[in-house]
Amino acid sequence: MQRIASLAAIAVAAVTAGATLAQGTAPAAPGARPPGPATENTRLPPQASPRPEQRPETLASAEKAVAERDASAADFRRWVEDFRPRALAQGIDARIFDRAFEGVSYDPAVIRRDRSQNEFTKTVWVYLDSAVSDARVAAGREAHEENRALLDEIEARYDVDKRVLLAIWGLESAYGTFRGSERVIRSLATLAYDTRRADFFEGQLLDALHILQNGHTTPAQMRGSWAGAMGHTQFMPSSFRELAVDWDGDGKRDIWSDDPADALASAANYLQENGWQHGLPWGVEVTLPEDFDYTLAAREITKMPSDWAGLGVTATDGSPVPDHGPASVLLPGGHRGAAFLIFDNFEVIESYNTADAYVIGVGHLGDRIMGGPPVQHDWPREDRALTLEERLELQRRLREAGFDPEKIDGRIGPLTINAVRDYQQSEGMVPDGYPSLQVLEALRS
Ligand SMILES: [Ca+2]
Repeated sequence: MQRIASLAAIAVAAVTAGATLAQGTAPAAPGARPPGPATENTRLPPQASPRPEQRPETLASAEKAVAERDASAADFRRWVEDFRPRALAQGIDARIFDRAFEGVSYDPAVIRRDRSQNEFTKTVWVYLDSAVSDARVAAGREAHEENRALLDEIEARYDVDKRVLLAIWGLESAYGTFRGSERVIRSLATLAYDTRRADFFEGQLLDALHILQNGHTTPAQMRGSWAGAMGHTQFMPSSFRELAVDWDGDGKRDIWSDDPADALASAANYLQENGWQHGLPWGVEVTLPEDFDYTLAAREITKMPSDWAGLGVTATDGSPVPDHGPASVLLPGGHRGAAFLIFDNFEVIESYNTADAYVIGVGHLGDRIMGGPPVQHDWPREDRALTLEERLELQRRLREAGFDPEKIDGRIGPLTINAVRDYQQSEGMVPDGYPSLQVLEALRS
């Protein structure tokens, strides 16, 4: 497969951060993860990826924890010995277990990445600069040409649009050019040994052992991200066991090999099972009227596009958006950024990863690969994303001001957005729910 040179660079960072699980989201997804980084200089080959570039050095306490853990490699070996009978009781053959764990040691880098993943977030526009860079769009068109017959057959079989398959493939592994090089058993065992989400990762580890026992791949070939996401479309082991398919009929569901057929069909099966509606969009960029009531831009408020058009919400060319189904208005960069009407398929992509930026990245990349235009409206590029410390402070100050976001965890979820919105309304600010630096500064004053 001929690739443009810069694609390897896209890919390098693509898997490094891996399929981190957004805390508090359903863990059965192929791998939910926070949005990633980008460089803004479009003249350079994109170094950026759809995955977060981590900055572990910013978390001194995490480093200390890692050092402590690192010192206790013997503990890890004891953990493996304790885990072995649990795995055997779950039906894992002793020889399979021993082969899988041959040479497996604790991996402090995995814990470092896990600890720091929440530290650094990107604004949606910085993320999209990378996720939907010209290079990734061009490579997607090339991947489409090279795999057209396969993609058409998979689309017909599963009723899932090939553009979304291409886009997931492009974001998860840069169209298969970087599928992850970590030994999955090692990564998952390290995460299961670590105590933060031990049960979840022990379950994933057991699923990975079952996959080996069923002969789909070998321990040496079972590679993935540091968090255990595997192959072209970065499936977690539980998703694999549930939804991966053997497209080419060789008896193995092989999502790790160079041939992407099983992986792409597996992603199609995954989306179909999660309710993908063929031929319908994930979202459409819209223009809002000057007097738009921003309290309507909430996920739980849905209207048919024709009803939105009655309120002045139109496609960017001024025409009404066709009635593709109930839609809500999404403002991923606040009222000064682009606005979208999002449909049921948006939620289906969320089953892969719940981060808004990821879902928009997948949807928009698929549209661009098929010839669609770039995002038309500007973003507030002078703004930066809040740091973890600032997000925690924002939540604390919202609570103190009487707008309780319920959890002080640094995660911007619906409760925080609603608290921001209520605060903005009380202060006479535009109530877009966007946690900007301006909101934080207003809370400080
Ligand atoms: Ca196969």
